[in-house]
Amino acid sequence: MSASKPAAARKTRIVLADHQPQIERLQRRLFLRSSLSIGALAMLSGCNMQDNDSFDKVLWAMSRWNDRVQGWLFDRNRLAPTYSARDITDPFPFNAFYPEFDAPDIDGSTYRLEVSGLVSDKRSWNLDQLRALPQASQITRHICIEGWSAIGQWRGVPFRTFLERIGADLTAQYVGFKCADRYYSSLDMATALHPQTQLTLDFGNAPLPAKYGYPLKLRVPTKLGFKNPKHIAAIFVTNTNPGGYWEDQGYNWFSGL
Ligand SMILES: Nc1nc2c(c(=O)[nH]1)N[C@H]1C(S)=C(S)[C@@H](COP(=O)(O)O)O[C@H]1N2
Ligand SMILES: [Mo]
Repeated sequence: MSASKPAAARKTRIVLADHQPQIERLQRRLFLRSSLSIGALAMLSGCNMQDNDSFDKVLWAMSRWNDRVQGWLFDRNRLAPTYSARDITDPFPFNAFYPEFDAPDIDGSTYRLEVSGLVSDKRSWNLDQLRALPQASQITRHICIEGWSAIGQWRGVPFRTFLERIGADLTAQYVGFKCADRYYSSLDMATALHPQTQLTLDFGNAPLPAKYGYPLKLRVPTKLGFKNPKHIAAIFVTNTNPGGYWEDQGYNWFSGL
């Protein structure tokens, strides 16, 4: 190693060398478990991998990348990075398992959100009722496993508030989502209760457009994009892992921090 290298770079290389066996093992595991790059993981953690300290955080995050242990290592107070209005990506990318013109066309006036499973109040919800609940706004980064990310602004009901309103059993293990386009996904309860997990009604300052999930999506900035279901039709609380559209094709189920 050249002595003329800046101190920080030297330090990073030393760290890399120190952790080489770990990195190889973790890389292999990420690769085998399909589809998670160190880059995507670094972005979720808000780390630029430029210095010793943040590199350590990524290594730590990677070491938690295992469905068996990451659930109980999840830090329920750790926040995803937030941004300012000038950072918002415009145009924001669209993604789904079909092209944009096939996004479901849902009539908001007849829409009802169905609720079932381990909850005490199984009444369905219309959009006015959802808008009457407390709302919060966030500017966060959406990270797609396919290798792109974008910053957007979303507004809606903190999901914890909604779960409390329906009398959900907050000791249950999972919350499942069924979507109008037959997409489906699920979350661990700790992530469902995370302060930034949001039952989203608005994108920017207007109702979600069809392509971004009208009339209702879940925004989960601590997870990869595919764990953010759009066009939600039904929510259920359960102790049986409901899996998901991509999860059942081999994507890591936890996919988050
Ligand atoms: N209902 C539904 N939700 C979905 C998907 C989908 O195909 N259908 N795709 C997921 C994936 S892989 C991504 S990256 C994001 C894309 O959200 P966006 O169109 O708002 O960027 O939606 C997620 N939620
Ligand atoms: Mo995605």
